[in-house]
Amino acid sequence: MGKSIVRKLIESHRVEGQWNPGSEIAIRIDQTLTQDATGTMTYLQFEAMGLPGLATELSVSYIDHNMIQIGFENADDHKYLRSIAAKCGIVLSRAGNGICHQAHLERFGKPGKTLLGADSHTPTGGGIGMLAIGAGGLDVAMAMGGAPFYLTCPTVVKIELTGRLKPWVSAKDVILEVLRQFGTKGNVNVVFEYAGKGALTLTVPERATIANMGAECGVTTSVFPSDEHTKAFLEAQGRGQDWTEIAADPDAEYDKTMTIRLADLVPLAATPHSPGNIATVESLLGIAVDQVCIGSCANSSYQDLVTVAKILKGNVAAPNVSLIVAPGSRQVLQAIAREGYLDDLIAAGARVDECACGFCIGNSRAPSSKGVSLRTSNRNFEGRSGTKDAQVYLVSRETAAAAAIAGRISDPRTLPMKYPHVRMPKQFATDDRMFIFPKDIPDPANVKICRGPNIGALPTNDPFPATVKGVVSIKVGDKITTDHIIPAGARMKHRSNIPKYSEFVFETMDAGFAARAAQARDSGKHNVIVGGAGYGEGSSREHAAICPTFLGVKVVLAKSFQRIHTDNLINFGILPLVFKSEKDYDRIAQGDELEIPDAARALKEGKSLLVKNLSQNATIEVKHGLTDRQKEILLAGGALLLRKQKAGKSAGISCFEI
Ligand code: MIC
Ligand code: SF4
Repeated sequence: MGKSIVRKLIESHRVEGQWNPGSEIAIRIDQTLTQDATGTMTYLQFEAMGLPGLATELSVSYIDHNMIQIGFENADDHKYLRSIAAKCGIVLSRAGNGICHQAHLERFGKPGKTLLGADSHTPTGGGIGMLAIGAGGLDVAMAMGGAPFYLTCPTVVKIELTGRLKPWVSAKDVILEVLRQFGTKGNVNVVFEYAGKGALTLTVPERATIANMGAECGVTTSVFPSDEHTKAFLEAQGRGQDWTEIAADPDAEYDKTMTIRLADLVPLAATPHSPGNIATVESLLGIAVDQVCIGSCANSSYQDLVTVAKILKGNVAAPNVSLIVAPGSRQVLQAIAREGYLDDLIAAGARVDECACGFCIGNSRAPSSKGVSLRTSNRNFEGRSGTKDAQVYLVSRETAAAAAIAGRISDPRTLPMKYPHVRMPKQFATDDRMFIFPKDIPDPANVKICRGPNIGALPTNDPFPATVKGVVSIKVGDKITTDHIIPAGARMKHRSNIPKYSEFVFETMDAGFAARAAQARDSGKHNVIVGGAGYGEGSSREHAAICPTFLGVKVVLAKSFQRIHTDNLINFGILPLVFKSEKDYDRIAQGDELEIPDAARALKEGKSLLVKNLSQNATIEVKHGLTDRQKEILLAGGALLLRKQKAGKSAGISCFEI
């Protein structure tokens, strides 16, 4: 039997384990990326590991998330990132250069390479045939030092695209259809591999939109073949030499195949408050819209913004609509400026934002109370926009533009114009001067690391306790996202200061949690979080593990977990446990006293674990899927502590003689 692209990419990078879906496998990482909101912690950990230096082919640090700069915090972070990059041979993408995924696709992505990124939308690189995976910052730091990345060998779902999209239906509608079929949970350790003649009709930015939002399904990544379109895209970026063909064998084997007939698709929307709540735009017609936001790493390419500019040309946003446009990169912004499309957008009343995440992460452009916001971004979790009761719909660029004109949700297919097919440029004007490359740093050894007051110390932890004895400090329901666990938006500026950021754990759900947990911790109790299905959906932010660790959380007991968050919990010494029977979820209440006797020994010896609910006099059977490698990390109290134990070095001492 032949091989899928996924299998070929994994096997060509395999350093441990075998191709055996469900078992652990380790791969070599060629490239890494970080962004500022995850980057500071990544590089603090990289320093703390005492590694001899950078071992990847390329590591890029992007500044794109924390850009608001109300107060000194964001700028402190940027300065730290610039200095550590200069010292360690990391490429720095300066603030203003663009969103990491868009800029990386344009300037650095290479078919056939592995990319590990401290951001859950790293799979965007799958649009050009990379094996691009999102992870916590600690895993990225390890990969930068040359450690392999461990993942569960995935099952591969082939998504065969046939036919061609009809006018006014675009890549966003394809991935919304995938979300309609697969949902946001239950896809852990799956990779989507796109194939078929329909895939050949899609440009690289369109493929990137689809690969980007596979993250919302919870898959490990998504991948497209690297073909003539990929070649043309890389040539247009002046990087034709980076192209290689990547294709599945004609008789490749897949665990599952499904077909999407592109011509059957219609404009779709993800309705509040989940990317998995899919409805047709037709079923939502007439809903009044307060805000339209176009941009984010899902839909901010040249092709996206030119399509929007052509639709809006000659119109002005309806009086009730605040129209926001955030280009994905400086390259995109310059191109639309040069070609006059920016003028069309401004004339249409667009409030043009800088090339950054901006509205998508809720640190600007919060909608009005109960406001309806149509966005081309990828997540509409409750409160993520910065307004708790806002109603956020995720839509295509065409549906967003149509709503901006009409002031209500309307079907773009009814617009009185011909669909503006946008051709990809043969050549983009490339300008890499907003990157700082290692070659630009004359004397890295003498670079002084800048640590302003916002750059805190790394927190420490204790080894995992022999017996867990504590209290259920919070019980939450299904589909708890990392945005619920630790909010971004206005709180994101505290990312580099764990004690401060920890004050906001579960803030949007239960503002008293952090104080309650800290009190339990200080009185010698372990905190336990009880969750429902799909716990830890969404972002890769390891703060959703680090901050609970800081508050003394030792166990999260849930119906099921998402992949990146599971890895992050283990990396920071928190045990992710799963109910053997989901019914037992009802046998635990917030405030219950729990005990897991002899937990450390049972884990070490591979014996089953029992949770005793002392308050309800019940015993609950639980399971975990930890490998021996993960158990070792967990028992040590986390990956940094394990490293310290093994190397006999103290965490916090850097190899860089800072
Ligand atoms: C997101 O879209 O939620 C983020 C902000 O990009 C996160 C990373 C972070 O929290 O810093 C992600 O997707 O991983
Ligand atoms: Fe930035 Fe939004 Fe993309 Fe996350 S999803 S990287 S916040 S644009």
